[in-house]
Amino acid sequence: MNVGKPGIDYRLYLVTDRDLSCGRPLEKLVRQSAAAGVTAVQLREKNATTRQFIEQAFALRKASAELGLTFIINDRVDIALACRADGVHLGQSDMPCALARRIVGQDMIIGVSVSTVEEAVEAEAIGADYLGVGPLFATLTKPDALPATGLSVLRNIRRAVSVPLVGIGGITYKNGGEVIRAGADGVAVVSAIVSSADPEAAARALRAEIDEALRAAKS
Ligand code: TZP
Ligand code: MG
Repeated sequence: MNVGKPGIDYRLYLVTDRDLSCGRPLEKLVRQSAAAGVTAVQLREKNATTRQFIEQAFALRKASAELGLTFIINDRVDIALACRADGVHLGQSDMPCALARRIVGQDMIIGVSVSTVEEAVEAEAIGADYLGVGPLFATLTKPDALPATGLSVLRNIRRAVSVPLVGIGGITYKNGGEVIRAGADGVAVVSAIVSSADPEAAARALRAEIDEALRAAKS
């Protein structure tokens, strides 16, 4: 049974977007969010040059290590390897997980985006360490996102696989608890933190909702 890698804390997973960050440096956003309870960060660069991506990756790799955050690179297996990230996150149109595994070896985390039970079962079977499930709710952040799946897909995926699940898409402090109650191990957010006037307060509010839902689930 594939249960992912032990000891990775996916509770509040920040996905960066420099275009939505109101000109604020990503490293500052990451430091503020970490102080407020973010546990993992994914560097997602859709419009950067490779050189810009690499520079940001090395800077955030260093900051994440200092802050004790799990550090994941979106899309680019080569950049994840180059900066010694903890992991790489792959979508359904990116390098297939099985091929990425051959390149990165067994120790690096591989996360895969899924939006159906079939995709989830397949990704787990070929060695994904965690799954990003979504978009759960409507989002303006990813223009090519599929229609929102709602929480029922997350519930069904929870029953079908054993690896950790991270919900994504349209999540805020208002619905983060519901995502955990539907079976997610964590929530991934972009705009709820990076576009907030007060990223630290936004992360803190989200983390409080997540922790409350996790506590209730355990009791
Ligand atoms: N993958 C599925 S939805 C999404 C990604 C990267 C964007 C989520 O952004 P937001 O702002 O948290 O809705
Ligand atoms: Mg991708």
